[in-house]
Amino acid sequence: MTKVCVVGLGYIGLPTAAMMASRGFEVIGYDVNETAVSSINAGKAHFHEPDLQMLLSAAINTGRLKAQTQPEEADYFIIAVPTPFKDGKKPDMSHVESACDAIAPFLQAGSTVILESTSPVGSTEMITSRLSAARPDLAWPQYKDPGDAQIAVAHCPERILPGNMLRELVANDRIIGGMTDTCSRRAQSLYETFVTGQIYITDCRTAEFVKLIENASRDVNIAFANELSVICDRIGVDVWQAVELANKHPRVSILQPGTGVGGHCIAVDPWFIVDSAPEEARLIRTAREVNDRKPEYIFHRILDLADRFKNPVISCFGITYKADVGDLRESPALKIVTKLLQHGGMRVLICDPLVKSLPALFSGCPDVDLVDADAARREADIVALLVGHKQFKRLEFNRFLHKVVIDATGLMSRPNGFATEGHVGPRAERW
Ligand code: SAJ
Repeated sequence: MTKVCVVGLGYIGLPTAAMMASRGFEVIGYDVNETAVSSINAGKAHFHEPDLQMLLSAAINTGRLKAQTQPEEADYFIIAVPTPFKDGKKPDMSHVESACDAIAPFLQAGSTVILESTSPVGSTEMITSRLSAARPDLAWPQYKDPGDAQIAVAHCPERILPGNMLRELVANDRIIGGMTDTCSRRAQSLYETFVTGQIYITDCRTAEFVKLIENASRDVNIAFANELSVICDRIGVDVWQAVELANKHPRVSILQPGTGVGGHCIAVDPWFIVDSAPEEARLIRTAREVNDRKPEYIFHRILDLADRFKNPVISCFGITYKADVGDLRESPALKIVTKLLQHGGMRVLICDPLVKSLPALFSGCPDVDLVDADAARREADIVALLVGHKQFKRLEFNRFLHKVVIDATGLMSRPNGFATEGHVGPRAERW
C-alpha cells in the first residue's frame, strides 16, 4: 500500500491527510502540536471545515490515518506547514526548514518530497539543498538536471478555498513543478490518483510563482473594489449597486468590497513577490496597502458616528475573516472590534453565528459580549455589518431602520435588504 507522510496537520495538511486516507492510502500525519495530534487521533478535527469531521472520523476509525509527533518512512512526504511573513514582510520559511530537518532521517531511495506550502520562488531548490546537506548518502536532483537522482522533489501548491476545501482538493486543477521533469512525474503519480481536475506540469520556479500570482491577482482585484468603496463613500454613491451594474458589461468583472483582506493566504503571499522584486512590484504592494487600510477606514467611520452618542453600543455583525467560515485568523473585522475596544468609551456587542464563544483575545474585557442577532439589533446604537454570513441575509433589515448602520458587506443593498426597497432611514449609512 502506498504510504504518505503529511507534514503539518493544519488547515491544508489535515484535510489532505483525511482525504488521502479515504482514498485508501496509508497516511501518517506528523505535527509538532501535541494537542492537535491527540485531538486528531481521537477523531476530532481541531478546526471547522465542512465535511472534515466526518471524513476524519472515518479515516481514524479505519486505521488509515494515524497522527504522531514524529515522522516515519513513507513513499511520499507532503509538506503543508505555514509560511507566514516576519519583520519587514519577509517570508518566514522556518516551519518549512524545520519540516525538512524532521523528515530528512526518514528519506530513502525512491522517496518523493512535495512542498504544498505557498512559498517564495526558489524554495523548492532551497529545500532540496537543505535535505541533500542532511542526507549526502542519497543522490539529489539539480534544477532541471535529473542526473541519477534517487529522491524526487516538487512543488505542488495547495489551491483549496476555506469553506469548500474537500471538494476543491479533488476537483481543482493542479500545478506541479518539479526540480526536474522526472520529479514532476513522480509527484503527478500521486495526485492523479485523486484529482479529477487537470494536472499541469512545469518547473518548480514557475509553479511557485504561479501560486503567488494567483493570490496576488485576487488581492489586486479586491483592492480595486475596496478603493471604489472608499471613493463611493466620499461621493455618495452606493458601491454595491455601482459594481453590480458595471459587471453587466461583458468584459467587466469587479470583485466585492469588504472589511479588508484577511486569512493567512491572500494577505500574506503577495508580500513574497514584493520581497523578491521590491522595485518592480509596485501595483502588488499598493494593493496590499489599500486592503490593509480598509479596516482602519471602517474603524474611523464607526468612531465618527459614535460621536453622536453618549456611551454608544456598537453591534458588530460578523468577526471571522470572511463570510461563511468560522476562521478568525487575520480577520479584518476582528481588528476593527479590537480597535474599538482599545479606543474605549463604548460597549461592543458581537453577533456571529460561526463563533461559539468570545475569542480569548477579549477575555476579561468588560466592554464586549457575544450575543444573538436579536439582542445585537435591539441594544445597538450603531450596527456595523462586517461579514456577510449567509445567516445575516435572513435578517429583517426593516427592523434596523432607527439604527445607524455601517454596511461593509452589501447585505443591505441586496434585494432583501431595505436599501433597494427605498426605505433608507435618514440615519443609515451605507458603502
Ligand atoms: N474578499 C473580499 N472581496 C471579494 C473576495 C474576497 O473582500 O470579492 C476577502 C474575504 O472576505 C477575505 C479575503 O478577501 O477576507 C480572502 O478571501 P478569499 O475567499 O478570496 O480567499 P482565501 O484567502 O480564503 O483563499 C485563497 C484562495 N485563492 C484564490 O482564490 C486565488 C484559495 O484558492 C487558496 O488556496 C488560498 O487563498 C490559499 O491557501 O492560498
